[in-house]
Amino acid sequence: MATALHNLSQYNPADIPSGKGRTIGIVVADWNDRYTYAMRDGAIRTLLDNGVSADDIIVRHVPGSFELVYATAWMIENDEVDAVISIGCVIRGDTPHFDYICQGTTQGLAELNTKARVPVIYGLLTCNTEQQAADRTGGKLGNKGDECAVAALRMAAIAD
Ligand code: DLZ
Repeated sequence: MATALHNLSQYNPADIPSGKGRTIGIVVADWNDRYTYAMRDGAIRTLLDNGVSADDIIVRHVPGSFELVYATAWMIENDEVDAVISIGCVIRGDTPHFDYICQGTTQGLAELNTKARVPVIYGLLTCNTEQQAADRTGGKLGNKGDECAVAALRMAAIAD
């Protein structure tokens, strides 16, 4: 559903599998931390609201979005997680760097998702402006972190 019509934080709790007993990994890029930390905090709050224990949420930080792929793969390999949420925020600048980071990170996470033991949740915001990022990290369109947490719990339950 297009975000113009959809608040990222709205979900029906009855539709979400319980997170009790689940371990969820979160990898967070520090670049654009004003937005990525808001997504991280939203994801954590939503996981807790849906039964995940605080002890079962593992958070790891990386420098920028391009490092999400490696850290997500590392976490799947080394942490006993049921799903990993990969959170980053890329904002368009004056050079084509934006396109390379978006493409590389998205392709890397997509490839991981086809091969990895557990699902990878795509929490990469790709924005043309700071306002677009603010709108999606607790602003008028809700919080992408909430959406990612719901997706993680639904995907973790796929194998049940
Ligand atoms: C270098 C860079 C630039 C220009 N912009 C962003 C951005 O908007 N969002 C983001 O998460 N990271 C950015 N980075 C950093 C790269 O993701 C990466 O950390 C560095 O290129 C080092 O590999």
